[in-house]
Amino acid sequence: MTNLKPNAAEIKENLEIKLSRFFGCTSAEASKEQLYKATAMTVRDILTEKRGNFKKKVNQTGGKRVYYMCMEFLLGRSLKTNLCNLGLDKDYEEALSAMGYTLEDLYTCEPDAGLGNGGLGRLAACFMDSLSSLDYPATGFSICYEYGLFKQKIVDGIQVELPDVWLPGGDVWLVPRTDRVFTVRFGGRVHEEWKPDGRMEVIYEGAEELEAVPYDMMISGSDSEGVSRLRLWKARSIQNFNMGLFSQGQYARAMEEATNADAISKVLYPADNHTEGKLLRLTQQYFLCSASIQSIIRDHMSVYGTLDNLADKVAIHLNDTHPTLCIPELMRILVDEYFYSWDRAWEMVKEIFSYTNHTVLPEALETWNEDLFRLKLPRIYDIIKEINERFCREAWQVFPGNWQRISKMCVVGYGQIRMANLAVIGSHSVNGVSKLHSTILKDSVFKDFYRLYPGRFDNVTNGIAHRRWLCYSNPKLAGLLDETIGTGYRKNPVELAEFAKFADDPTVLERFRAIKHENKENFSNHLYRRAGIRLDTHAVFDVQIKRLHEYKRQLLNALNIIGIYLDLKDNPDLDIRPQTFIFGAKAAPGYQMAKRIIQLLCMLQKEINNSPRIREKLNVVFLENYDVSTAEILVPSADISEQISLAGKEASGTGCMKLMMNGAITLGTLDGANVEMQAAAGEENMFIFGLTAAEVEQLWLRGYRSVEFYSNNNRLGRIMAALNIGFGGESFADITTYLLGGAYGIADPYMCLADFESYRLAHESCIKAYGDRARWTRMALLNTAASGHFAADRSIREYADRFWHIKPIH
Ligand code: 26Q
Repeated sequence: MTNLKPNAAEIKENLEIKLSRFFGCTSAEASKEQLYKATAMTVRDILTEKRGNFKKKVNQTGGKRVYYMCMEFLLGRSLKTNLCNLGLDKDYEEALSAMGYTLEDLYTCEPDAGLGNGGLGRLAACFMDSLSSLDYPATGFSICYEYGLFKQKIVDGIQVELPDVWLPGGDVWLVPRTDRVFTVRFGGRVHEEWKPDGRMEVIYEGAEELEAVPYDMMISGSDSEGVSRLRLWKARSIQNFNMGLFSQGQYARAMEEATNADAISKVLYPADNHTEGKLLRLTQQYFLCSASIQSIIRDHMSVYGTLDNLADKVAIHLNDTHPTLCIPELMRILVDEYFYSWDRAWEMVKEIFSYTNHTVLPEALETWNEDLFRLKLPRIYDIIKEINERFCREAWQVFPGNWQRISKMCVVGYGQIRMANLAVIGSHSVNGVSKLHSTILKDSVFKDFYRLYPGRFDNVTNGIAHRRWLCYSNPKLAGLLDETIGTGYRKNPVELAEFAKFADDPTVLERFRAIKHENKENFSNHLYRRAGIRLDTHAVFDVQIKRLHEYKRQLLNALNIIGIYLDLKDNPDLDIRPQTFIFGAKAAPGYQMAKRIIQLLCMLQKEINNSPRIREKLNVVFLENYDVSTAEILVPSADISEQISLAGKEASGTGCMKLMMNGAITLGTLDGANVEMQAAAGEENMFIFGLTAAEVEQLWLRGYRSVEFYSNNNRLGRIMAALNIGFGGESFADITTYLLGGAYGIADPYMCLADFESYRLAHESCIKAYGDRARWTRMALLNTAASGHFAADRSIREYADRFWHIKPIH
């Protein structure tokens, strides 16, 4: 039995035991890294014990469980969250200080678990935190990638990708469960054989078999009994080794099978909002789905001994279409292995699955080549064909004769397998991640499906783990909140609204302002240590942190910066407020335009840095390797939050919520969650500009001619000329061509120039407002107060009540 609430003396003793057992040393001899590992191991023991207790309770009460399927979990570091959530941070601090260390020292030893690209993966991680904090019985499933999202190096302004080796140091949280291994099958041929007892048997010939080995990570809730489990699968070949070949001296061939398996859990695909129809990605997806569904079935059978009540006890959530093969995989197991009739199995499947869509960009909608699919997954292919045929018959009843419409909705068509259609057809609920996005899904992407299944479509606006992103990463602001509104908001984030009562209290405002300044100092010190860059903390911190994508329009921000730069070049004495533009962004390795935009930002940074007089007023900083841990330091220090995507393109955004909660003011378009943030905080507390989603649609239909916006605008003319000449010795004439349209006049589909003037003006008013410190601080405080709605606790309750039908286990 592990003590769940050890005191400092007991913690010290536990640490000495771990150090001696695993490193053969005492705390006096241990390195910081060894002490970090020993600390993490003791916390892992507590988590495992707590999880055991929780699981027992779930089994006794027979509560329904949710399984969250996702190809990505962007966890970041775990030690701090776990200690804080377990309420053990003070005792550990005391124990460690006796050894000459602080917790902060140890936190930085932990590598980020970067098993995700961006928003979707971080959302999954935030949801795990809320699930356990609210005592819902939950398991997340994903892949234990050996390398997470690449590490970004900037060399002469160009992004270079390096492998992200996270496991040495990150592995302390993983508990291998070699007793829970499953087999996953690929390729070969299948045929059906009818047995004398009337059952059908599926015979596989020549299939490749791999093993899926689970590594479990425990995620504790805060002030709760719940502990969620994140089960990450590693692939390994069954015959690690072909002894026959080896004996004949063919060593290399003997190893071949092992390498194939290794590739599956080797590396995360680094594309965000973009699909690549690569065979390895399909293999990864099915590997995740098959292993997880088998694991769910095994768990269920061990408690209930039958699958008849599966739909009453199990909810499975598909986080985007990436794990959609869970649907045919569950059909396969129910029909082929447990001999349920097709109809019965299909009813169960629809009750069990729910699906969230995270994007409307057409290039991100997943499709697979039918031939490739059939070769790799022959049985799953047959099942999908059957689902498709039955669906077409059903749709025919509703839209008789309307083949055009049905062919758009079906799963298999034009040689492609369409994952989004499969996810909609096989789930009882489909949701978008902000009100605007969910409306767009009903009106356009899934318009026909919405006519067929109107009750299936819903919205759950995203939310963030407010304990991580406010309480733990901004302890000073959390302290002020504790003093003013009490600590209730930690458990119940809507109580943040109480903070609005202090919007006119000069003492609270002054403390709020001082905290922001201290956080800016803190970030600036961090940047100095990391990159040798010193920032003026009295300058406005204007922050755009997110993946680099054309639709997110980092380029629009850059154009405005160039404008300011040209003004200052003309007149270095210009009286403007010092502004520091901070960017953090990774580009998908094959995404050339995104990489060019990074280069533009870096070259601007370089050129401005070389002009001492301009540098005092205008600064550009491109952060190398922006990740979760960097965000935790930067977000509390931001003054302005740039959320400037073309309206209708950003499904929700979650960075916007983190920044809002920490008192940054949004400068944004009416896109994604910005719309709801504005409704919550009040129009007067945000800076909104640009075309609305409806206006974008109209302009698109009419034909976007960027030249119209350019020829009427002198400033833009100068900016384009400057781009042509270039910065830091590099011309960006290709970007001018992109913005204005090349030989065929096809210009930037994200319409930067259409929104430029309104962006520039909004930015100007924003900077002006910053000059009025009392007004600004009041606005910032009201943003924090209005941010409670954007906590993941609220999102998770909505999912639990509306889609999963699960209850907390207290
Ligand atoms: C698909 C197939 C093959 C390879 C890669 C992919 C792939 C991987 C990641 C496709 C998309 C993603 C990630 C998408 C994503 O992060 N979307 C974001 O989700 C957030 C959470 O809901 C939203 O807030 C953002 O608006 C949305 O862009």
